[in-house]
Amino acid sequence: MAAVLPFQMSPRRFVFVLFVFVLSLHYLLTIVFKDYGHLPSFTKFADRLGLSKYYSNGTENERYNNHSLIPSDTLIANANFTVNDSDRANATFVFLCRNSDLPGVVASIQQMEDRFNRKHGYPWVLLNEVPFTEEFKERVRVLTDAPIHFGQIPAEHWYQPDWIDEEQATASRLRMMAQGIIYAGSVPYRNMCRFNSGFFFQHELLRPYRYYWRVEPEVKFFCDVTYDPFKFMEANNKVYGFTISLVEWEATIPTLWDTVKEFIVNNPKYVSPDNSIGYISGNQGESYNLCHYWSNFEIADMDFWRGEAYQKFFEFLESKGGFYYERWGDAPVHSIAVSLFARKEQVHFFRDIGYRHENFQHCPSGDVWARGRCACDPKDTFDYHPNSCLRKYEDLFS
Ligand SMILES: Nc1nc2c(ncn2[C@@H]2O[C@H](COP(=O)(O)OP(=O)(O)OP(=O)(O)O)[C@@H](O)[C@H]2O)c(=O)[nH]1
Ligand SMILES: [Mg+2]
Repeated sequence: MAAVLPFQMSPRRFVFVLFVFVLSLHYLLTIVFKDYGHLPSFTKFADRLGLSKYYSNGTENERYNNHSLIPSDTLIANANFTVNDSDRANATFVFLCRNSDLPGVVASIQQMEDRFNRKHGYPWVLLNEVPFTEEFKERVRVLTDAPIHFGQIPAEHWYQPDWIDEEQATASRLRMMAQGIIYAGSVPYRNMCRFNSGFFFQHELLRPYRYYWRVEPEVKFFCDVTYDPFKFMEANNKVYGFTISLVEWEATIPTLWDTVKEFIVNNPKYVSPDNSIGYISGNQGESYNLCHYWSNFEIADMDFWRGEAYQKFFEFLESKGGFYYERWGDAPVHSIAVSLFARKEQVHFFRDIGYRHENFQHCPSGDVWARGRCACDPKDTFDYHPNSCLRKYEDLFS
């Protein structure tokens, strides 16, 4: 007996009507729900049917491979991601890490994806001074549909330069160890601080991008990020964004401020007329108050680091050898530069992003906390802790 079809259609007509119905439903859902069009499973299904060209501008992989600035040997994962380029700023996540950081890397990326990037598809750039292992790449790739680039850092951007006097550097490390300073004896830690201060934005995988969001292992993103911070930076001409601000351990930077002053005396033209000197000094630059933005979280504009003022500034700091003779951190270096060379309105406190890097956290409060479904106690926030410098930042605008 022939099967009874709905509306007594012929099988061929039924298949045709079903196909038209599914296609129309898909179009309708794409228009009504923005996220629907980002679902990878449907993307793959449509790709298989050859329908992708009707609803997307090509896959992410095609667009990135067409990007003349992306090196051809870059590993690009997850070719099926489909968010229009026009939906995003020219931005990426930056994650410097070691193979041994894997569990913490996975935890941080998972949270960032769940709380923000699942809806946006910003790429990830992971950097390491040695190649990432296959296991590392495999474990990270499954966490996102966005493109992921795994890059190796050129040796000259990472290792202690030959012209550093090793005897002097060793003596200084031993002195700092005797003072009980954290990472006092570590050369890799110094490599990391110097790389983050002067080189990461020059890496070939980062050259195509303007804005970045720095992520570290084992950090926490407590809240849904309900808007696009990169777009916010772009629309408001911001240069640097932070969530936590605190005082530095002076013994790590004994001569940094004198070096900064020497640079400024010789290069006054780089200082912005509307700078935020009040954030880093209580006496118009005579001395440094040790305040800095905590750089394990940064949303910032790499064109600022690539610009003439910062380039000359970093060159001068580098020439003094303080990354190795002392233990200059990228946080005070970045913060001092931003405070001097940018306009104060270009520095932004991301009050609405809940974030923790041991041992401190910023937890939003009020409506933002509720709307962001924040998994932190709004009373537990570093904002006005005695070692926080947030008040000094806020005073810039009062
Ligand atoms: N590839 C590589 N990455 C490193 C190295 N040292 C540190 N990093 C990364 O650089 C970032 C900062 O290093 P951390 O060790 O977290 O430094 P920190 O935040 O000052 O100190 P913690 O309180 O220990 O987190 C992290 O993303 C690390 O994974 C290294 O030798 N090689
Ligand atoms: Mg850290």
